[in-house]
Amino acid sequence: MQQSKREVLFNDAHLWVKEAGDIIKQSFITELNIQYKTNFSDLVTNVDKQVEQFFINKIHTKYVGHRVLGEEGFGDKEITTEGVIWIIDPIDGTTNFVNQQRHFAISLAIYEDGIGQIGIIYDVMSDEMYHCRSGEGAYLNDRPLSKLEKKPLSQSLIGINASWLIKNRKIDPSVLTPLVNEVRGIRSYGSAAIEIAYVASGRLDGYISLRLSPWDFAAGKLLIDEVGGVLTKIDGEEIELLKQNTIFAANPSVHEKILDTFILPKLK
Ligand code: 2AM
Ligand code: CA
Repeated sequence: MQQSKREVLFNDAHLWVKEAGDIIKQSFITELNIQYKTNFSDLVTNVDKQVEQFFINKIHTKYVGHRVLGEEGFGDKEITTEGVIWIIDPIDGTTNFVNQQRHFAISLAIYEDGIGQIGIIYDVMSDEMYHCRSGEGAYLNDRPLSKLEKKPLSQSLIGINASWLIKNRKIDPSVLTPLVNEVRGIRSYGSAAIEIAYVASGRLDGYISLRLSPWDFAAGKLLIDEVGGVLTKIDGEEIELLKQNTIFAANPSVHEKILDTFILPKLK
């Protein structure tokens, strides 16, 4: 993508994410309408839907031909990696949004022909904007993020989504039990986008979560790439951008160690 075209796209994306953050903050004064999606812990609110529609209107008005893949399904159908696609989660961590009014994020990524161009994760209540233009480094607000350096497991904090404890087809949940003894601590924040951004900024050294969707990891993947981190499927294979993936994002030395010691020997 041309540098000048990408710059315009970035400025718009950055501005619209900020505006969407204001819409979410303003929503606190009105009553939320909460609905269940697949189960009682899978929530969506009128605000998730309103914010997704806000992005889609902005994008389709200014960028005819760009397509949008959004969690709430108001975007384009039949998405392929061809052309420019915006992958958006209007609120990542909806349960935190509903129960805590904090610890949720807007996640926005722009890919062209399957190649990442722009990644933004905005922790709205902390006013922390993680962003990158691929190949130009990653930033937290105006501060450049450092490249991730080697770290022993004994000094590492690992984020694990609690859904990991549920038995699944490929990996027994007990696989990670020994890891708990080897690391400094385990955390669970409830927003995949924030947790991946935390890996990119060194606040976490790894993050593991079952079956995430493109809007949960598309922006995070670009941030992680910029700081020399690794984001793969749980078995170390490349993620598939438009599919659900079990995600393992980490500092490179931590990724290698956990994969080789705890995961690969136990894969069914
Ligand atoms: P969401 O809030 O946008 O749905 C919760 O630990 C994290 O997992 C959140 O980032 C949440 O994103 C994500 N997640 C993905 N699929 C989910 C599901 N089916 N139910 C609840 N959370 C889900
Ligand atoms: Ca969401």
